[in-house]
Amino acid sequence: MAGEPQPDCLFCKIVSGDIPATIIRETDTTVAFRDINPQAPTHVLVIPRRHHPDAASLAAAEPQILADILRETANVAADEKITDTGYRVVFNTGSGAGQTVFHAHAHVLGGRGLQWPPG
Ligand code: DGP
Repeated sequence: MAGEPQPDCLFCKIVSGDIPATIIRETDTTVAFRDINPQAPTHVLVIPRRHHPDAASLAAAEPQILADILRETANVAADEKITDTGYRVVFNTGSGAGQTVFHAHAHVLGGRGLQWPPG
């Protein structure tokens, strides 16, 4: 059922604590942790506790939680002191866009110059 933990989902296991992660912020609805393969000095993932496969399905099913994620990306940026220099929030959606983990997540990237357009 939409929103319920999925037994084979890596990020559901991080939410439950079955797989360790460097968690830097938590709310009732979200968890923020450092990416295992950082692409910038700050690279944090903000995820919903509830399982939805991508940002689009989360937006359709539980838009308030997507708003919670966006608020948390700003809180991560403030904690990491990357607000003044600028940062990027990315939701890779679909394998063609580089999504590899099918539990919705926002990447927060900063701490270096970021090129546009992205690759
Ligand atoms: P994406 O490619 O947009 O689906 O991003 C998935 C990200 O998840 C990718 O940047 C690497 C990260 N990742 C994958 N496995 C783990 C893990 O076990 N722990 C942590 N902290 N990050 C992971």
